[in-house]
Amino acid sequence: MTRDGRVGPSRPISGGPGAMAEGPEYINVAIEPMVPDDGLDFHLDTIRTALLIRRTEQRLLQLFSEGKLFGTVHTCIGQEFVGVAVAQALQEHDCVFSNHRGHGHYLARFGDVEGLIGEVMGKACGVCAGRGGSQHLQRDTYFSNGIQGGIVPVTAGLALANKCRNTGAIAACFIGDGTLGQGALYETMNMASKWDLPLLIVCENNLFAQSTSQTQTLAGDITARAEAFGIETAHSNTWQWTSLMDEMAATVDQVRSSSRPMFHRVDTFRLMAHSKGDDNRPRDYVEPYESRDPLNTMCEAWGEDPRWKAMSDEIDEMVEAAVAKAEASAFDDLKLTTPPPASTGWEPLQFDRARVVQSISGALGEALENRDDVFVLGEDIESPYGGAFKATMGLSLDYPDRVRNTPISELGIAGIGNGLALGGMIPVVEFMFGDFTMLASDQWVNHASKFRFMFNDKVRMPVIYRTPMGGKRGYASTHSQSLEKHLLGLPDTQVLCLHHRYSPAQLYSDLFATIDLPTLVIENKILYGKYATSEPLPGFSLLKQTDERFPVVRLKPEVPADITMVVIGGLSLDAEEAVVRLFEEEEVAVDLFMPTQLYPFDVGVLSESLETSRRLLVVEEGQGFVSLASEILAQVAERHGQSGIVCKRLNASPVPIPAARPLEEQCLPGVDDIVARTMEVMNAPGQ
Ligand SMILES: Cc1ncc(C[n+]2csc(CCOP(=O)(O)OP(=O)(O)O)c2C)c(N)n1
Repeated sequence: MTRDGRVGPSRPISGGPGAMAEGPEYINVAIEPMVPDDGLDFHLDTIRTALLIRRTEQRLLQLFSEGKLFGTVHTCIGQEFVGVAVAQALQEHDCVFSNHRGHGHYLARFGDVEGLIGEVMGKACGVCAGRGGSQHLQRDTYFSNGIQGGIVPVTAGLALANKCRNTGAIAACFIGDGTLGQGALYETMNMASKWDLPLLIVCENNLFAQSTSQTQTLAGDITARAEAFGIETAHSNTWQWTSLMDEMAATVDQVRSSSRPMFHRVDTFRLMAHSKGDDNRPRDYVEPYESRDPLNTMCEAWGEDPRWKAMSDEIDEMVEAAVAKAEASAFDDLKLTTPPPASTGWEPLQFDRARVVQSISGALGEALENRDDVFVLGEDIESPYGGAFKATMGLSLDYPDRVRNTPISELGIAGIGNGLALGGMIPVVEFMFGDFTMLASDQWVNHASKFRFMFNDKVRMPVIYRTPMGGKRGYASTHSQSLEKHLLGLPDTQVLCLHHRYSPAQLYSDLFATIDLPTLVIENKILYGKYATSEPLPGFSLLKQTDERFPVVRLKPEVPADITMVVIGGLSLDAEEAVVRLFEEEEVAVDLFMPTQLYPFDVGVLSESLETSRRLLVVEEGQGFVSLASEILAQVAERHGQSGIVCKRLNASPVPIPAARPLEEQCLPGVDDIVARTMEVMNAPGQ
């Protein structure tokens, strides 16, 4: 509380006239803020929650200025009634996805001051033990993330999971008006409307995104955006907060009863800086909002009322107790565990020969048959088309409710997949071409891979992304790339790949049986029409790594190896042909390794072979700069040091992949290139 007893910003807003290039028109300053006629008692719970949010955030700002917070805080001072209205309208099992400005949303739902303050202070007593921090809170079916826009499709995925499981729960997310610039929002509104998802989007329209005024960035009308997708809208404001409570309750009821999305715009104003002290809005621009702030106005009206004082004192005590607890609490430990070393045992490999594409669709069909939590989505995957490469052929006929064509919305469908996973399903998201994963990468990098850890192990993310990479079909620069290197190396993810010497059905059935990490499966366009087979290759044994869920497969020569080769993905076909040629024409015995798991990858699996061969070639279709090949060579260098192993890699030429066949052949590694590069390694002097 400020010295004059008013509840308001605890320190002046910085900046001055002229600091903001272009300010929006005042909105709603003519609206008289509510001091309800029916008095304090009638609205005590609501006011108390709003005041709790304000006092907590004021204390957080104070802690920040005392240097007790690491990072930043985004306060919702001035906007408190939005979170309160949503929390009061929702039922306990409903899901909430909040954003960077989420303290109020969290407190309104749980009243958990200790969990929040502890978390913002980074302490073990925080709701995510300090792993998440201010923007990444999680408890029960409440989540938050600091990526503007990406949370919207994830919330739609939660809504879809609720719908699939008939829970009767809805899912709500919060966005600011600045986030109206994000494509993920529009992809999601489109799907949510088409699919009748019980999704509530609450847009807190506070006129600014960080330092930027809405007048600079927003074209058209806010609610018309949702209406264009056939989504019903509502419009409230925080100055008339009792109406907001009623209107939000009506919105939530409608989402639930209609199982349709709604978009609820709430006009409001952020009284404090965007984060920390970064406010460039002139003081005299903010002041009218401050003096009309509902909590300030009520404090003026009721500040001397003993009931107000008692409530205020009780809140202060609660906040102080939470701060004291957090200050006394320790920081948690990272609890890093060392992964077990790669298995170095080998056993014979045998499986039924099958066309790769049929093996995949068979495995997906089996998963859909055996478990009702599997949900397959992607562009053009329904039959009779059955996917651009036919890997989902027939599935939609047998499981029409759980195999779904989507619009061309890679980011949106990846997010919906993530939400389905958070909601307890096992989603399988197909990206038609690997090139398009780049549009979805935000969901892989900033959502799927982060949730388990930053929510302190309280959630699992069993989401499967599948996609074909690779060229050699004449699809040119944007439909032929092998981009997996951009998606490798994120902790808490795994990246698998198919090749012709391992059964796709086995890989997928093991994946469905064990998945608890976001998993990307790299398929390959050339491979789809070929056979995966364990039929013997004369002069070699076909082996698989023992005790690994997704093993490395090895074609081991019966004679001592001259060179160790690692090949990634669908190039296994070319590599095996090269191995035969090298054996027959050059008398070079290659020990060929074909991983089914690209990340994590431990080169310990190669050690025994390298001890004999002292030579290594890594063959990969993608670009070589900072690639899996370079990772393998780096690990070999670290492990084997100056031991004189001759190492080389073979990757695509450093140009975009051309369309014409002869040009593409020059660009991408093929059998001749593998043979030639192998001979280079063979002829290079060892140390
Ligand atoms: C994808 C993304 N881009 C940019 C940011 C940096 N950022 C954090 S909050 C913010 C402003 C958001 O404005 P708005 O959506 O209006 O919400 P408000 O802060 O007003 O609550 C920005 C640009 C981010 N977190 N995520």
